[in-house]
Amino acid sequence: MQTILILNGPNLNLLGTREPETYGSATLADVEQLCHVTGERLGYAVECLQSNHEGILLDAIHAAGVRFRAGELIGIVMNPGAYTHTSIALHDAIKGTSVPLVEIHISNVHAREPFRHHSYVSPAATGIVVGFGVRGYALAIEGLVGTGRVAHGGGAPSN
Ligand code: CA2
Repeated sequence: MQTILILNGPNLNLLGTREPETYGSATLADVEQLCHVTGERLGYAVECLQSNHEGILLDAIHAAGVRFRAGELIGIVMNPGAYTHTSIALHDAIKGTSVPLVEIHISNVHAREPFRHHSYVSPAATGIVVGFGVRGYALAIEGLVGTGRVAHGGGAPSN
């Protein structure tokens, strides 16, 4: 069974503990459970990692790239948290590995402060899901599966 990797960036371990008006009441464990259920419904294994450290997220993307090229992993669903707005390194890692990655944000970042309007990740992403709450993780998994990209000469998505 092929795998989908779910990556959550800084502070997302705090989900469900505060700011429910912005991020809802679901915890990170709830989000990861939703991802497991969604992935398995679609026939994929799901692995989840949350880190507050940029280098750990970069290493995870690099390792995912190796697994993508081996045909073991179809891609990544990532909420890069605040690194979205700061990290050229994340952009370079996604581009450099060519691993399909769907960027997801729980809140509608475009309806928030101007510093959240720019993403370094979006230009490197296969697709983006923004503003649908934690349900966005399920939508992002559906989107990733729908792209149908494969590592060896698969070419453009068929849909
Ligand atoms: O809307 C999103 O998913 C964000 O990626 C969340 C990030 C934020 O920096 C981005 O601009 C948008 C923040 C994640 C922190 O989550 C918390 C959850 C509960 C309490 C405190 C922080």
